[in-house]
Amino acid sequence: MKIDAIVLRELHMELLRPFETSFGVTKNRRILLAEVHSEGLIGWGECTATERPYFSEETTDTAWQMLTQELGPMLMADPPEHGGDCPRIFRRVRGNHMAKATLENAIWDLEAQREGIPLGYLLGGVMRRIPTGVSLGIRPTIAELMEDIARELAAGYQRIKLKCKPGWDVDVLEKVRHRWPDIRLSCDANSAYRMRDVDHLTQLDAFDLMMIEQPLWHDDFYYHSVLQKRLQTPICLDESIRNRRDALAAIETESCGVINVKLGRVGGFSEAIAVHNAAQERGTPVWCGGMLESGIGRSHNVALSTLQNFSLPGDVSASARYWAEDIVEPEITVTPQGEIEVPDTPGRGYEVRQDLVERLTVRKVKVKALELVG
Ligand code: OSB
Ligand code: MG
Repeated sequence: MKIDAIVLRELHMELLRPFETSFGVTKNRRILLAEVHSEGLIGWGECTATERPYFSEETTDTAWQMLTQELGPMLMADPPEHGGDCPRIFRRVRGNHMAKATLENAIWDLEAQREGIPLGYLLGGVMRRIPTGVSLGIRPTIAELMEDIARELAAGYQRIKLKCKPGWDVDVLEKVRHRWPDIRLSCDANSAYRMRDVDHLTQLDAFDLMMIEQPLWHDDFYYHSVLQKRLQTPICLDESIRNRRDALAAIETESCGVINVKLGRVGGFSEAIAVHNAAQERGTPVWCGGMLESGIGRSHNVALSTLQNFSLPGDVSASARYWAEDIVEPEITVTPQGEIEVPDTPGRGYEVRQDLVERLTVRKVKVKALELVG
């Protein structure tokens, strides 16, 4: 496809509520968007990197650097026909998955628009509605968390995931399970535990959790496999899974029973589909994770979640949980049954509110086609 221009922008968007995990609190998002212009169409990508390098090595700033200095120019020099061509084009750049996904996902978006089909169909998706859950941050008190849970259950969400860490785990889960004996419940530690905590973690088996997400190191399989032997609760890996090979290694070593697929973390739609397929072939369920995205990244998550093996509720929830005003129209909404109805219009299915995007933009550049050396 002909690429007329690549525009990168950074937006500042304030979350309705601070979101606290074991690695810190996020209140203001610095969201990096890519627009790829091609023959009158615009494909949009969102970078899921966090502001600080606490979830993974990448940040908004490292991704900006990679996109302007390396990946953007590479794409201009070697325009892809399909989103699936991007991994080959970006191959020389190591890592930097979230930066790569920003452009790759924009190309898939363009391709779906060009073909006049919903993005989910292009990816091989089959589901017309997707089950959704919520991820609830650590709160100053258990009482406040209980209010959050009651509100989300009333809204229809099918699964409650609680962020946890040492000091915000057994007591909290015990009280929540006591008040709601039957809900689908899980927890996410974002690597807050170590092997000395194994005995402590076995207490979580009492709460009938669907899974415990990423209890140990962000880059580990081996110790998760040791821990899994001690736990009845399935481990779900998030941070550790960067590609299909990681998914295979995790499944074969029995380091997890469930995989959280995040588009940015694995480098874009191509690898996300590969992880999904590898897990499906081995009977391991997956679900779609979230990174506090705006409506653009969220719409990509909706499309990805239409693949068959996204059988568990994901962290793909309504725009209104995060933002006073989202940058897409219509906003993403959830039915009283806790599902998102997947749009059947071409492309993402949610229009970008360009006026609002412009107002929230704090910096903007057009990628220059550099002469690549070597
Ligand atoms: O580990 O899933 C995670 C948010 C930021 C970084 C990491 C994670 C999360 C979430 C929020 O859990 C998911 C969402 O609602 O977007
Ligand atoms: Mg997680």
